[in-house]
Amino acid sequence: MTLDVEQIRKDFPILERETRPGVRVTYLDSTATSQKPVQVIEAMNDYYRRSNANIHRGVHTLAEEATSMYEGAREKIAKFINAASSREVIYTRNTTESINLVAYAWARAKLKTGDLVILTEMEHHSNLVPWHMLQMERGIELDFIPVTEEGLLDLETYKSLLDRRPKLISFTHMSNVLGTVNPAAEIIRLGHDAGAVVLVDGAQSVPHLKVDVQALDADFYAFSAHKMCGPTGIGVLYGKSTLLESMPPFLGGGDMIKEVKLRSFRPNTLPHKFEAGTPAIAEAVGFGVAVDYLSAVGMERIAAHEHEIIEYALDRLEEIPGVKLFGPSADKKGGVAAFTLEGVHPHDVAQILDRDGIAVRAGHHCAQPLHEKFGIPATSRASFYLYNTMQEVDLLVNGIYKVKEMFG
Ligand code: C6P
Repeated sequence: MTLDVEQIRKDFPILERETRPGVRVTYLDSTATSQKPVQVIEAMNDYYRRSNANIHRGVHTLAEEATSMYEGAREKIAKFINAASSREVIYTRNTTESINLVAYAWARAKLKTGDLVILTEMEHHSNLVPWHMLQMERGIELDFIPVTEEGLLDLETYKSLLDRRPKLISFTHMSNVLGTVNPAAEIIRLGHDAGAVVLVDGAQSVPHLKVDVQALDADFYAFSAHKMCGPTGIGVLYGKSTLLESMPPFLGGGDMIKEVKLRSFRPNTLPHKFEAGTPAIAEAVGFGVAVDYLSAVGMERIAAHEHEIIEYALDRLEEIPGVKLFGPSADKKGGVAAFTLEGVHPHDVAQILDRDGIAVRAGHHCAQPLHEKFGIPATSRASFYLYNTMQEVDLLVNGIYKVKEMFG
């Protein structure tokens, strides 16, 4: 084992939880949201007990302390993704809001009827619907990089789509269903060569891989704290400062302004220009501690651990007659295993597994077009993180055998 998982598990109190008497939870749903280590929980608790105040607004000790904790977390997050400056790290509510911020503030200012936006067939609804909305409003065009049978992006078709000089490419770094880790640097480079701006949905990559936004040369990069050991209610939009500076604000109100007159306003400088109203302060503090936690464990080690688990999980799941797995082989994906079981609805699979405390998700995982592409309405999905063990994979496999027995 690359990680001392037993030691790590001690940091996550919820993993001791019994979901019914004598049945301890086997949490295999970290793609939906990760569990939180005690360090994050306590930091947020401490913040409310000792330092709570509104930020950027008071000169009193508590306000200064809260502001410095909020801004300190931003510094940590900037370092974690290797942003050139913390001015490029905008706090949002989540990945969804980060993508919407680009759609509202960048795209509405820069795109006009007929402009092409390229997405992929494996996108989460959060990276589809904002563009559908813009299509309805502005008449932009959308096209899609196809997904192959194996669950990879068809880059040859991408290259031919680029001949149409798209204005924006927006794609997921890692699929929340197939687990596919897309060749982000290459997709971005090709997009830039064609003159496009590139937005990356990093909801599943930042928690699991070492992400360096400068090495990738991403223009925008979106992610959520809750999938990376942090709290819900806070996420980030990273953007190159030149782009962020060229954009109008997103939401209007307090904090995002320099000056307000009765009939006009001057927006604040970065990053505050995009952060209207009282933000999620305790959540930012928790986010900063989550980043400390992941950094201390080491992102490379986390990725290596997940690789070992998914390799084992795919091998074991493949053995089960009637199980069909979706997505590429372990070397091309993260710790996500979406599958169907012949003759049993994915929801029934998940519900029966739950009786043994095994938490997996079932449904279309907010990627309905991708499921349609594979001709299925839903899958069951097990996903793994730094606190999961090989034994938990065995529990899952035994559980699926039990489901099969029940359904004859
Ligand atoms: N996927 C899943 O179970 P938010 O909800 O804004 O934090 O993240 C949205 C999002 C965007 N892109 C990708 C690739 C995602 O996986 C998600 C969230 C969860 O798969 C909840 S639907």
